[in-house]
Amino acid sequence: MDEFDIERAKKEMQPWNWWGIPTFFKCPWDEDPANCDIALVGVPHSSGNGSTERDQHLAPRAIRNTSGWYRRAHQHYGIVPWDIARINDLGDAPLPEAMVNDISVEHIEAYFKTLDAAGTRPVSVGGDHAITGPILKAIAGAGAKTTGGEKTALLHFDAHRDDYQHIPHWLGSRRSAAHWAHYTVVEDHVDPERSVQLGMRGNPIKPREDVNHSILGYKLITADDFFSIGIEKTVQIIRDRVGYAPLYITFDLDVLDPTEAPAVANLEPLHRGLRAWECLQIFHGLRGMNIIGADIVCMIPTKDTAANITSMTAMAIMFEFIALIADYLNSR
Ligand SMILES: [Mn+2]
Repeated sequence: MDEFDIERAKKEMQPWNWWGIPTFFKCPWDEDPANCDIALVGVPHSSGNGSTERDQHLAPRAIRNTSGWYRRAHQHYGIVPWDIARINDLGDAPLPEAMVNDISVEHIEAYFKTLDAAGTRPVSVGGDHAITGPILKAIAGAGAKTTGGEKTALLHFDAHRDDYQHIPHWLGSRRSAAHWAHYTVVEDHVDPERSVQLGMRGNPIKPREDVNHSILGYKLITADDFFSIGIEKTVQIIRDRVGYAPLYITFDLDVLDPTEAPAVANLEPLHRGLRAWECLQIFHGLRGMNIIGADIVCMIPTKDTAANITSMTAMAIMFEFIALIADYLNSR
C-alpha cells in the first residue's frame, strides 16, 4: 500500500453525511458573519410558546443531523448553492437566559444585529415562533443595514396568525410566539401592505371578528382560500404585493398537513393543511425576489417519526430558502 494521504482522504470524506461533524448541510463552521453571504443559524429557543410541549430548542441539532444528506445541487434552478455563495454554519444564537422569553428575544435581536452589520443574510432554524420578532427587528426597519432602513415585506406560512394584540401576555411573555406578527408591524419593521399571511386554518381560542381579513393590514390567504385559488394565483398575489421590496420568509411547519409534518408544536388536525409539494411550487414562484432572510420554526424532534420525516422536510425547505437567496445574489 502506498503512503496513505490522510489530509486528502479527509477532504474526500467531507461530503458524506455519516462522516465528520454535522453542521448544517455540512457547511464550514465559522462564527464570523463577515465570512459568509448566507448565514445558517440555530436559534434553540423554547420559552416563547408555553401552550404546548417545549422541545423546540432541539430542532437545530436535529436538522444539522439530517441536512448532511442534502448537500445537493438545485436541479430546478440549475445552480449549486455552495459553489456560488459563501455559506457557513455560524452555530447557535447564545441564550444564557433561555427560560425567560422576554429577555431571550433581546439577546436574539442583539445577535442578529451582528449579522445585519456584516451584511449577511440569515437562514435560521428555531426554536419557537418567538424568534421571528427579534430577527425582523434586527434586519429590517430604521437602522437596519440589510434593508437600508426600510421596512420589509413578510411572507408568513403558518396555521396561525400570531398577531394577538388583544392578549396582553402569553403566560407572562409579552413578546411571545403569539405576538410577534403584531409588534413587528406596529413598531415599523414589517410593512403589512406588502406582506402575506398564508395557510391559516382551524378554530381559534376565541371567535375572531376579522376571520377573513387582517386589521393590521396583512393580506390573509387562509388554507381554504389557497385550496380554492391554487398555486399560480397565490404566487401572483405574493409577487404583486411584495413588488421590489426586500422580503423575509418565516415558515411555521404547522402550516403543513400533520400527515407530512407530525413533529410540530401546535398541530392543527382535521382541517386540511398545505402539502409540502404545494409549498415547494410557491417557493419556486419566488425566484428572483430579494429575499433578505428566512426561518423555519416550531419543530419538536422528540415527537418525530422513526424516519425523521418532519426533520427531513424542514431541512429540504431550508435548502430551498438557501437556493433562492444564493440564486438571487448570483443574479445581481
Ligand atoms: Mn403556528
